[in-house]
Amino acid sequence: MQKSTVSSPSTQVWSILGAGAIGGLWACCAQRSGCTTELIFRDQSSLAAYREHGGIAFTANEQTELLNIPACCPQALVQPIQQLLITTKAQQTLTALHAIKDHVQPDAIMVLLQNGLGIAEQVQAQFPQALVLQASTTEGAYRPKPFSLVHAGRGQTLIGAAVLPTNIKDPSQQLTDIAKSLSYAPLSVTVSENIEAVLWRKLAINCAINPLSVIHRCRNGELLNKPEAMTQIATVVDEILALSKALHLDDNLADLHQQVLEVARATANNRSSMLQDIESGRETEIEAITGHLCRLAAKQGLSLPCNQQLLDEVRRISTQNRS
Ligand code: KPL
Repeated sequence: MQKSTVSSPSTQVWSILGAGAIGGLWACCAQRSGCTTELIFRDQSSLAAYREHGGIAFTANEQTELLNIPACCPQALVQPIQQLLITTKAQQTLTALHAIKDHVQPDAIMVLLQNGLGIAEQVQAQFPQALVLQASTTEGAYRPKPFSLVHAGRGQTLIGAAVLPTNIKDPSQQLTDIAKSLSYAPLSVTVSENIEAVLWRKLAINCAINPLSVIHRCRNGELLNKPEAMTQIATVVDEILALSKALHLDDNLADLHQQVLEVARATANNRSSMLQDIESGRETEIEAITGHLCRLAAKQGLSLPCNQQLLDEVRRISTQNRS
């Protein structure tokens, strides 16, 4: 296979698809570090609203500054895209990518930084020559209002390739360079040798907390005080452990129940991203989270009754909410 000579990631501009909390966080930290990124808004009207606002009001360490980050929308794109950080909601990824597909270089580097699983494979199928990587972050950021962003809590970001590509020179050096090029201070991105396990564990945590926060309409920490929710968390985790075993993804998962409770405690004051979506009348990520889990289980001939029930319930609440 031909070896590609992708130029050093650190010298290239990252385009950021998805101007939500995480995309905005990366763009703001880059801007404050003197690096250029380009935020890609959904359409001309959201780009115009951003320009009208004069940028993103970014708050970190209780200090706010207005950052005028270079921005565009699919209709206004001119430059080819060689490096793309994808921070859209999982279910919006393919539509958002379709809108910019003519600008994405065939051998582009694409990093998916979003909740849920099952999207990277679809992106890779549509961009077969691209280097598609996945990342997971525990950085905390939220948008109190449009074009305002608060960096609420420091976390860790891991990046990796589910399968190390064979068509590029020195893939592990390439990964290290990409991680470095996305480490805009204070963000720090580290290469994970086993990103699949990282993403699987994150999926499990999201399956246990997000739907229940919607069903019980509460902050993450409040789940810990509800006996019914605590029983549901234990059952969700047991079902995920059974599926993990069937998929040989159960290494180091013995502490999963404990970790779910710790995350709920550590993020006690948060409204989960799924609850925020429901409260804002947006589509949720349930299909890429619990939906993905239940589809994987069905392929294994396993049923996950508690997860299936949460999936049905969130679908119902979401439909009711958006109608
Ligand atoms: O990732 C999260 C989310 O809300 O999507 C958790 C970890 C549950 C924190 O709120």
